[in-house]
Amino acid sequence: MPDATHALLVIDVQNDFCPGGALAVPEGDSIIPGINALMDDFAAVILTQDWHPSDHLSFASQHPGKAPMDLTQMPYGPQVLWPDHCVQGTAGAAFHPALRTDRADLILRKGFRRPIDSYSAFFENDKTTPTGLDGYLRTRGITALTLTGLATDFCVTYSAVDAVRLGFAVTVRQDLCRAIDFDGSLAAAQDGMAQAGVRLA
Ligand code: VGL
Ligand code: ZN
Repeated sequence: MPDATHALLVIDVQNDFCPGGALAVPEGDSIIPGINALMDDFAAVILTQDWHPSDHLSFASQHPGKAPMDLTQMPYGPQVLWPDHCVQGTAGAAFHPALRTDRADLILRKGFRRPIDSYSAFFENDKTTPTGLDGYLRTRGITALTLTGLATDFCVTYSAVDAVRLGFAVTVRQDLCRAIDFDGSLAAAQDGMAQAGVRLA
């Protein structure tokens, strides 16, 4: 009998983050069979979907003279500029066709506000605008989370650290995550998660 207080959170397993996509994470698709199998062990499964308007300000294309992977200053702090990705309604924003979506109780979209990026499934990058996921989980009585998905060093880490701060018991299945690993970002993310109290499995 799966534990009703423990949810599986699957972060951003979308075509644009898989090989051939606009912001491909190396081996991003290799984790999908393992995530699909893990769904059977959980009473609650939540998928997140990066979901940007075509003129989103996290896109380098919106900043003349900037290139993908450059840094910029946003009102809320430094922001990496990405290639255009996960544009609402495009094939790139769709879940990878191999991902089981039938088991999802909730599909949470994030990053839909043009001026604010949203790595975390809980708060946008200003660290104050909530996505509503905290309330959803609490009202269902969920207190523990296992995280999988893409990318380890951005959306998975930000979600995991916010979840710990919100009081959830958090495990990240690193074997079911893959990283962009740009400029030391994976090592920094692993340190940050360990310090925050995320269990790295
Ligand atoms: C992500 C960069 C930009 C992610 C999303 O899912 O990790 N990374 N948007
Ligand atoms: Zn994004």
